[in-house]
Order: sequence, then C-alpha cells, then structure tokens
Amino acid sequence: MNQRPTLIPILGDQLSVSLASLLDIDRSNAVVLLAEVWDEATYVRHHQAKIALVFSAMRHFAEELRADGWKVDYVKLADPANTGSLRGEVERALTRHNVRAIRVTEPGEWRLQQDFEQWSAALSCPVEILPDMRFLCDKTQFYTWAAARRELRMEYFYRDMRRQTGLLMDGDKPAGGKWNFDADNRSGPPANLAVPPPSRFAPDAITREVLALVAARFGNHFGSLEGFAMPVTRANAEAAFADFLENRLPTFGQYQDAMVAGEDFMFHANISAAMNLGLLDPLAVAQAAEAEYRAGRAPLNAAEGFIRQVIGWREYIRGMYWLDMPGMAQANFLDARRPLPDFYWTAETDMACLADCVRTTRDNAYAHHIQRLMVLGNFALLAGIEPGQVADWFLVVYADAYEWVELPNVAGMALHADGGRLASKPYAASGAYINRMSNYCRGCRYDVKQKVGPQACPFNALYWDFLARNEAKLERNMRLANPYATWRRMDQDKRAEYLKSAEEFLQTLLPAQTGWARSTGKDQPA
Ligand code: DLZ
Ligand code: SF4
Repeated sequence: MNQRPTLIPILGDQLSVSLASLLDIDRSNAVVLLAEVWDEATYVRHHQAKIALVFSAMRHFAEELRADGWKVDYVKLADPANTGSLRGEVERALTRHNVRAIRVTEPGEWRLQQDFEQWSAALSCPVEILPDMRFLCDKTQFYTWAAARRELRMEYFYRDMRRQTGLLMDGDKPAGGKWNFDADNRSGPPANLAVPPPSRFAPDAITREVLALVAARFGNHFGSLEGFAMPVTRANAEAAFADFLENRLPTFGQYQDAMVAGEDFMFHANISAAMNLGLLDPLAVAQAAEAEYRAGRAPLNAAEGFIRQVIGWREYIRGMYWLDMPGMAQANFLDARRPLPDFYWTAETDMACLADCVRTTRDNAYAHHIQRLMVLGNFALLAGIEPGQVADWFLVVYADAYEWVELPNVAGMALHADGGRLASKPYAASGAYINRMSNYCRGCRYDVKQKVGPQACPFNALYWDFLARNEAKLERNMRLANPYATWRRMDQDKRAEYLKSAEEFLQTLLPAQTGWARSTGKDQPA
C-alpha cells in the first residue's frame, strides 16, 4: 500500500475547517502546510495590522487543525530555510514529507491561480485544484448567470441568490413584499447619536509574538499596530458577530450610510476581515441575521440590507472578478492618469472628511463602505486618479482586502474604470452628499456651501470638472441626464469658474512618494 502522504497547502485566507481540500481525505495520510512568506506580505506592502491579522489567524488555525487530529507543518517567516514564496515552500515540503500528490483549494487571486496551474509541471507532482466551496455561487454558476444576460446588475443576481438560499423568502415572494429596502437605509447622523463600542480582543501570547515580528520586519509598511484588537480565531469572530447581532443590527440599516468623525465603526458588523479569512461562514451569518428579523429583534430593512451585502454584493463581486480578469486590472475607461495624492498615506489634508477616513484606515485597517466609496473613492474618481494606483492603495490598507473583492469594488464601483459593466453610473458626488451623510463639514476649513474659490469645498468644483472632462464618454448615460442638463444650462462664466477652481485645487495635490504600495526593491527579507 502506498503510504506517501498528500500535501494540502492552505493559504492565509483559507482558514476554514470545511475547506474543500480538507474534506473526504484520510487525515492519517495527509500533511497540511501553512507558510508565512515574504512574497505574500510584500507583493503589495500590506498594512502592518493586516499582516499581523493574517499571521496570527494562520497560527491559531494551525493549532485548531492539530487539535482536530491533522498533521500540520507550519513554516514561520523567520525560519532560516524559508524561501519567501508559496511555491518555494510547497517545493521544500514535497521532499520533507516525501509527498505523493498535492491537493489545494483554488486561491482568491488571479495571479496565484496562474501559479497553481503551473505547479504540476514545475514541481513534477500531481496537483488537484478544488473549487472554493465557501462561496454560495461557484464560478461556473456565475458564468452561466452572466452568459444569459446583457446587463450584469447585482440586483437581479441577488434575487436569484435569495431564491436559491431561501433567505428572507415567504414562499416564492420576498419577505415584506420587496426585494430591497435601501430607501429606508439612508439617514444622516443625528446629533449625539449613541454608537455601541466595537468588539475588541486582547492579544494572546501567539498574537503578541506576531505583533513583535511584524513591528520588526514590516515596521516600515503603512498603518499602525497600536491597540491591535482584531478577532484572530473562529471563537473571537463568532463573539464579534454575536455582539453585532445584539447591539448593532437593529440600527444598522437606518445609519448604514452615515459617517461621524471619530466613530470608526458606527453600526457596521466589521466582520469582513474575519469572513474573508475563512473564520466565519457567509451562509451562517446571513441565516443568523434573518433569525433576528423573524424573532422581531431587528427590522426588515436592517436584516435585508445586511443579507444583501453578504449573499448579493459579495458573491456578485467575486463572480465579476473571475469573469473579467485579467482585463479588469488594466481597465481605465475614463483615461484617468493623475498620480495618487500623498494624503492617502499621510492623512495630511485640510479636507476634514478625507483626513478622518485616512486616519481610521491607518489606525484600524478599516473604514466603512460609505467612507471607502463616497469619500476616498469619490475623490479619486473626481480627481481622475489612475485606477491601478487607487487599487493598489485599497489592497494595501484594508484588512479585509484581497484582490477578488478589492479590484471590482475599486475599478468597477468606485472609479467607473470598467465603463459601467458593474454599476450603471459613476458614483460621483459633490460636497452636499458628504454634508448630508456626515458631520465632517462642521469641522472643516472649507465651506461646503461655497461653490468656487479658495474657501469652497473642493468636491464642488471637482464634481463639475469631472462631468465636463468626461462629457464625451458619459453624456449618453441616462442616469446622468439631469446633471448634464444643469451643466449645459449654466452660463459660460460660471462654468469657467468651476473649471478654474478645480484646476487650481488639483495643482496643489502632492503626488505620493513612491514605494508605499509596491516595494521599491530596497526592502529585503531580513
Ligand atoms: C495576505 C497574506 C499575507 C500577508 N501573508 C500570507 C502568507 O504569509 N502566507 C499565505 O499563505 N497567505 C498570506 N496572505 C494571503 C494571500 O495573499 C492570499 O491567499 C492571496 O492573496 C489569495 O487571496
Ligand atoms: Fe469634505 Fe468638503 Fe465637507 Fe470639507 S467641506 S468635510 S472637504 S465635503
């Protein structure tokens, strides 16, 4: 009988016991490989807290698997023999364990998928690549859905997912008679809004060791490790989610789009980092949110809004990523060429909204969806920042960001770089939107009511400059008919003033110093 084992490499964001590669296999004849590698931490220079999260969660997951009877080979970053790459570590493990075959779950990123497909030939070993069953809609199902449609809108995909999962369905009808309750989810923040404190998890010995490692080896990356309190185990993540269900879900819907300076988490679940690592199961969290609604503890608009993000948007985004890669990474429909401004790294800008959004990003490796889309993304769209630089930034700075989720959100949703495949119109907004949804403008040196000139909120002139600059590409978009009609009705002098104001502001932007997102080559594995 052949007793040579199967090697099961598991990536840092595949930390689920129900992973396809762990199912239906004889544990006594398998070795699980987890490897901390320089390449994955630096192919973009991830936020320090994101690296700490991934390494700590990997180390805790290894313990969980061992306790469950698996043989686990864990390669630490500081191992002197560590080659620094995933393929290198798989290759070393093949000899170490006299491996018969490799069994792996498909990765979340296109660049690794390309690499995995070459492993068999390059390593002279049979390789089985299994689908990632942690998603509710597998790639083939999504491609079939997409092939049958001219327009690939999330809303219709979401309805199919509701029917498929039975979530919030009363028979074949959506609960409450409507699929989408977003109209109830757009309140701005009232003064003195009481927001529950976020869940925090004190670092244990494993996490403390990782924090020291990251400070020593990646201390020159963006972001702060101070007060690190993220969930790093399945039990932590479940506790954080239970706290959301009890204390935030009932109000989540109403204030989903609201922003308050210094309130970094508002009523959001803040479970995306844990979910994307594999610590939480999407279907289970969606079912738990429905149970809160059915028990009368959460209103339908809140439960529906939350469930839509998990089974609708998240799955749709992942499907679109695989459908449109590798082209999606190059898309630049609006021909945006401006370099990323330095304040995305330093938070040094007089624009109070942007400064607060970059600050929470640096402190928490987190910002909520409206901060990302309507402040940070909106500014990049209006100012015409090059999509690749914006995408790199988002991939670096957020603990929940892997390319499958980050790139479609940035290129498609925020920057309209895909020409409208994902969103039917660019999410462009002037200062009035930010003022309605936040308390930022009160603390800003700019005046949101002024339209042009040095005191005016820069978003106002940038908004018209964006529409004017892209008129040939966007004027036929029905959803922009009103703004274009307003623009054309404006007298020449007013239009010229807007364009001049925008140009004067854009001239003041300091481009980012190189090397924050992608290594300049000076960083070496120490
Ligand atoms: C993000 C990340 C980091 C920082 N480090 C590692 C690592 O050392 N080893 C590993 O297996 N995975 C890591 N990851 C997660 C991978 O980058 C992720 O699996 C791919 O980007 C695919 O989503
Ligand atoms: Fe942002 Fe403009 Fe408001 Fe200042 S005035 S916080 S720049 S929207």
